Amino acid sequence: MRKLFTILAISLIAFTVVAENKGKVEIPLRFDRYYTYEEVVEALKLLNTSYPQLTKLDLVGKSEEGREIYALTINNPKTGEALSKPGVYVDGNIHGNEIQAGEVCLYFANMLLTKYGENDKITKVVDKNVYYIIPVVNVDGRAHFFLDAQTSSSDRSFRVPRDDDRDGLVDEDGPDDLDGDGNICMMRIKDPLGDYKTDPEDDRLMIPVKPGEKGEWTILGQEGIDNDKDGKLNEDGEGYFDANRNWGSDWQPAYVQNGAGNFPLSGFGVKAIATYIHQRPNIIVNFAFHNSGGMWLRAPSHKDDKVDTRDVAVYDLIGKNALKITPGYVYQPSYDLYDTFGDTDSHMFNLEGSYTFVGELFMRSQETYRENVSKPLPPAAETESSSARRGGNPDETRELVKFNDYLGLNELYKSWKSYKHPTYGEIEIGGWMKMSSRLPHPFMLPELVHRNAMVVLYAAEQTPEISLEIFEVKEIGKNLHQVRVRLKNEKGLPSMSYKAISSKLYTQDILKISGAKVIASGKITDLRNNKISYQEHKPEVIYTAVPSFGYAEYQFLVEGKGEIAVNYSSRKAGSLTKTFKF
Ligand SMILES: [Ca+2]
Ligand SMILES: [Ca+2]
Ligand SMILES: [Ca+2]
Ligand SMILES: [Ca+2]
Ligand SMILES: [Zn+2]
Repeated sequence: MRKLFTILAISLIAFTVVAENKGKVEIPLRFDRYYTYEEVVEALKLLNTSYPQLTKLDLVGKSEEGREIYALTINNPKTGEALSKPGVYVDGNIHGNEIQAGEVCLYFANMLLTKYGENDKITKVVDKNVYYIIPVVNVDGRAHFFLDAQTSSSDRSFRVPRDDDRDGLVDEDGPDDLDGDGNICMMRIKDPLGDYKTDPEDDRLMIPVKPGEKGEWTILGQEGIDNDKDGKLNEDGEGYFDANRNWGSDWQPAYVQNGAGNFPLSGFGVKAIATYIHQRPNIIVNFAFHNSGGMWLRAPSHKDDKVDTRDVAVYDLIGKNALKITPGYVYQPSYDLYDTFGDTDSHMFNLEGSYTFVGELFMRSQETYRENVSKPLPPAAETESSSARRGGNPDETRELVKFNDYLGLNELYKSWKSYKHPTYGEIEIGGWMKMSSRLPHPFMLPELVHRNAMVVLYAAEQTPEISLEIFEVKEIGKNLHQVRVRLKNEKGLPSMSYKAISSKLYTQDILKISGAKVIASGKITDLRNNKISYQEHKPEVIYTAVPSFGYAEYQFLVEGKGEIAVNYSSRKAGSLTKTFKF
């Protein structure tokens, strides 16, 4: 009896240990599962305490429900102060349901820190730049996506209540998890007049009936009841406040842009992060991760906003390489998807002068169950829905369900089950579950986070690397020297965007000489033919910018003797000083 008791006690301890390990956050971080909001915070704290020399953890702000929004800074102080280096900013999960965006950010941070000093590529980019990483912008959204019953597309909003149907009540009738499985699925009812019938090839699916054909099912919409008894089902759910329609550039009210708040920078997190970014003017490239569809989107975000072709060329350098790093993705201006106002890309590009990409993570077309994945599916025999969208034709839906069966461990699709509904009577509940459709199954997550983080790494490698060279000093008269200086950029991001220069967003880069009196200065427009475009005023200061993979040459005429110092300083590309004695 005692022996049995001991065995029981030991197995109880063993069980407890296993249960605790399941959710344990350790360094290096794991990417074969999704982290809850609390685990993301724990992961950031662990990265910070494990790499105290290289990291700093800042509380950026608190959300509407009081959750903490953290930013992890990665900087090597031995190679300079954070603000003196090009800044690479990465965030994700501004839409609460788009959780793998947070994982990409965490993976990027984890990769930089765990491989620093071991991998030359990583060591070089860590030493060169500073990184600002906010894995979860919509902290309440992420928390509720895990905690509550959801669809794969719900819980995007900041927790700012809104009366969607203008009945004086807010968020009074959202979907309801009738069968208590943690998912908001679909409801259907038997109906000979319905638009759908059971798919003869897979009885879990439905296909549209042909004209004249007898129907079998009517789809009733998302799982739920009429909570406020107004005769409408699920007409006013949580939110809807879209944090990515509330940034400062080209903001528009909600009757123009759905999701907007009452004024620009509405939403605690947006205001806090906009302030955080503005206080770090060295940021030169931004990434904001979302799901889904497999896209790299760049500014501008609506058609009336134009981007200078020279800035497009800079975007193209990163965007076109990104296409090869993430095969299947498309790269396009944001407005090609649809026009938006008040989103991240416009704000960062138009107001802060940094190149900004939105990464739409994951392509559902990767959920294959097919012998030859490079061979596209044959076109559906009958395409009532002319929509080419994946899942819009029956063959694709059948394949997705088989992916659920043979690769997805039945964690993606719920077979229809009967349910007694208070209004509709006998119905069935089933369909795609919360962790499907827009999210890769955890077995696919490691590749997704790596490929997308590598695009950020490539952009980080392309931040400006400026050299300053005094390439000629010549005595041209009594006590008068001609000093020629070259600023050269080895990388693809210019020291300033053309947008920032043309819109006068901030003071341009400055080149100046100290230690002697500058009589004249100007840009060398043709070195071989000795052509200089002299400045009419203030010869001691030259306002400049160093182009992508290019250089700029300047001439100064200086009076005096001794040591001169040539100094270059840039808001986003660092600063340099060279001295010369004559
Ligand atoms: Ca309402
Ligand atoms: Ca349910
Ligand atoms: Ca209702
Ligand atoms: Ca409801
Ligand atoms: Zn999104």
